[in-house]
Amino acid sequence: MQAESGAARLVRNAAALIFDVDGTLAETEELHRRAFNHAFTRHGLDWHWDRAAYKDLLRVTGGKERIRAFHTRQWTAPPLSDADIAALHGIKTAHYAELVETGCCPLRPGVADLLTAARARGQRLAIATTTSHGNIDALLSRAVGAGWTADFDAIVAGDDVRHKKPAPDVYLEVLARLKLAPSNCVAIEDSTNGLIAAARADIPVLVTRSLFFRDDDFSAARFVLDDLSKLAAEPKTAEQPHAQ
Ligand code: XBP
Ligand code: MG
Repeated sequence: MQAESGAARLVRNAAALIFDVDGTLAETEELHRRAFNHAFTRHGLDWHWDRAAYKDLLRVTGGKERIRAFHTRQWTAPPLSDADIAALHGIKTAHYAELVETGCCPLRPGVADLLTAARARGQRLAIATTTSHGNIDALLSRAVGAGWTADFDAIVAGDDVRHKKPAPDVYLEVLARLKLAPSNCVAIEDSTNGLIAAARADIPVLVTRSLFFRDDDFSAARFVLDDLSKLAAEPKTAEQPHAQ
């Protein structure tokens, strides 16, 4: 219980909350995995990533990079150019959007309430993710609503920066856009790569354990919770809304 009250205080006192997407806002990685397998079949490749293989491949951030990492490990795979991988990834991304649009991937417990409570407190919201803008929009248009972007002051995706997580680039870009010091923010993450990326930007990190990273080492995080549902409850004594 102590960890939750400390985490709730850290979140309530931040000027901005910076959210990771996959695994943090929603449990999307199972849909990504299915979309990758769909793309492999469509491309005539006899590849199939089961959950165990995907869990290992998730150490590589970025879908295109993940495909290349897997290809490099195959002794008998056909040559795949960067253009081939980009085409594969395009098929995957289109299928991922179809899956998300069915509504089968809601926000994780506590996320919607936390977003609402943060806005009510006058806190700023941002996104720092490895995935693409298209994937963020597909997920949040369905899970939050068509006007979801209005809630976020900064949205930085993997292709907006030179280096993906665990490099700090997406977090540094969010800080620059918000014009805030890292100590005034909290990063909310689910993976070791995400934790490292935010920590390298000197941002305090709250981890919410997700399906594929449940047993990762998060000792560098300020707090680790199973999910965010305990954070949304307002304290008994109302706190001052954040000055802009
Ligand atoms: C998680 C990732 C992404 C997704 C797949 O991003 O590493 O690569 O697994 O999406 P996050 P793409 O930082 O939100 O946890 O295929 O678009 O890369
Ligand atoms: Mg994540």
